[in-house]
Amino acid sequence: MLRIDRDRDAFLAIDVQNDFCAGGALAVADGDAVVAPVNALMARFTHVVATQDWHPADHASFAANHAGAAPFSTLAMPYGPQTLWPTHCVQGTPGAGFHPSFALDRATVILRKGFRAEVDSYSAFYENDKATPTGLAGLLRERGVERVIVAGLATDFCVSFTALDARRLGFEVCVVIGACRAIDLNGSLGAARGAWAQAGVAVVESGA
Ligand code: VGL
Ligand code: ZN
Repeated sequence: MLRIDRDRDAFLAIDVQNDFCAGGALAVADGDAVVAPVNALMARFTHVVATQDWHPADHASFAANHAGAAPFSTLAMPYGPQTLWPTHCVQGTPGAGFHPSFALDRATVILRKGFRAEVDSYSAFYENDKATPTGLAGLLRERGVERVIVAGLATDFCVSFTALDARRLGFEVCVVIGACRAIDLNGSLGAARGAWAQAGVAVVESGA
């Protein structure tokens, strides 16, 4: 049961973009299934943030930008290990666009992330160096938000990093797991759920 306070709660719709959905460059299994429940959730909040993975073509997280590197392999970056992905969500391309059925008009903030070529940004709050803020925490605090409800794509990467950073920043956090779908690379989904339990991230199945 998700009781929503329209003043102090914000809904974060994470990366509901074509490249993470069917036919996309980094399609998440059953990714399109998040669109309907995410849309329904968006209608119930005043503070609705839609995030958009938004990479330059020369982004360091793309396997294609590292000679001989395979997608889904790991590379040591100055800020730690980085999974190398198929080229996805390149700024201005159709793949970076929101899913055509996503209720973007209900978003009151659109936040683009991952726009610096040298560092990835799974989280809506910090880039993967865990030090460079996106500014979202300040925006939410200035609007009086104390709790974030998180859903979208992918459960074990952008949703999880967003939820864990929000906890670290002092927000209450709830993930609506039925409105998320996972990549599940080398056990990443189980690891994410373990980290949520440790950090005090609440999980509900649906927004009902
Ligand atoms: C994501 C991998 C790379 C996500 C974004 O939205 O979860 N995953 N870029
Ligand atoms: Zn990305």
